[in-house]
Amino acid sequence: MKLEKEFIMIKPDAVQRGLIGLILTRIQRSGLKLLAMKFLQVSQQQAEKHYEVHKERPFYPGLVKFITSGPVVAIAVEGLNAVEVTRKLVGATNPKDATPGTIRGDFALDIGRNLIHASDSVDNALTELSIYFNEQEYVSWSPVENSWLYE
Ligand code: IDP
Ligand code: MG
Repeated sequence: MKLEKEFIMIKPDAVQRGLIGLILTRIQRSGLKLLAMKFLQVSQQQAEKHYEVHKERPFYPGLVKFITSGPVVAIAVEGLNAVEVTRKLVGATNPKDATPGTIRGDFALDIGRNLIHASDSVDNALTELSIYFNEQEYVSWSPVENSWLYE
């Protein structure tokens, strides 16, 4: 079975708007398994590494300023096709294009305040996870629901 790890961040706008619980509920009820989670303020160094691919884009300075502007929740999950499943739960980058039923489609309006980050590939997930978590922070456990989630 193709279990993947995925990195998710509940961004500062979602924290300030009291949407942590709601977003976690959507992630959890999908069946994705929680591996690690923490509440933190992103450092300048972490932000620059996380958004390195966007360094030359005009929105980059604003993006780094925003992601370091207040606390976030960093989350590691695992599951079947976790990257694709999570990206679908999150919705399109610009909330105006995000389908209703997705997190961005239901709760956001502006591309620069789109509530949540999710890595876009298996490789990028591993790279981004390493920015925010060390090996000791991963919890090894077996959810009792596994036999009902997977054939
Ligand atoms: P993603 O978050 O859906 O993967 P990316 O293209 O990787 O989208 O962009 C990273 C983040 O940068 C977006 O979530 C969004 O907050 C911000 N961003 C992307 N494009 C723009 C833009 O044109 N203006 C302002 N912010 C943008
Ligand atoms: Mg991205």
